[in-house]
Amino acid sequence: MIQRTLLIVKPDGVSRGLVGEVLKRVEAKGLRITRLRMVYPTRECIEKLYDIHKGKAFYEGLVKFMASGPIVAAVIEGEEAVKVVRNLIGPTNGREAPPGTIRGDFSLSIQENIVHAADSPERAEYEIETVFAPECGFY
Ligand code: 3AN
Repeated sequence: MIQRTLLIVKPDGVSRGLVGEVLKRVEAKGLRITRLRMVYPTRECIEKLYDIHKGKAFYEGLVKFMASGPIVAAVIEGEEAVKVVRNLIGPTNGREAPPGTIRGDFSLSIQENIVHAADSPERAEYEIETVFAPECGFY
């Protein structure tokens, strides 16, 4: 089934110069990038993006980190895109993510793990609406 999902290169991925590397892997897999936006997000935009994590111990640190610099948001389309992109990025903890995954190859951290990807088609639509809204931020 053709799906669309949201992939974000987080501030650490942008500052480390990994935008091209991440997008290259998505395209090499055969998925299509159908929308792209670099944005320096407001705190409000990130709070909306991560509404499901509100109240968790890592929430405040996560929001501060995600609003600390520009991010690159991409809408990705293809067969089972949600699962395929999740597999490309790997598990949350960069130390445990297998080599060959984006996090496994580039991150040693749980929080600063280069990328975010939606975990369901419903979340993808919500997250796309959130980060592509003009009021999400500048640039
Ligand atoms: P994933 O991004 O793999 O779906 P989630 O949705 O559980 O992971 O968490 C969202 C983000 O919150 C993660 N990408 C990571 O940046 C941060 N995060 C998750 N768990 C922790 C944790 N235990 N400590 C610090 N940050 C965390």
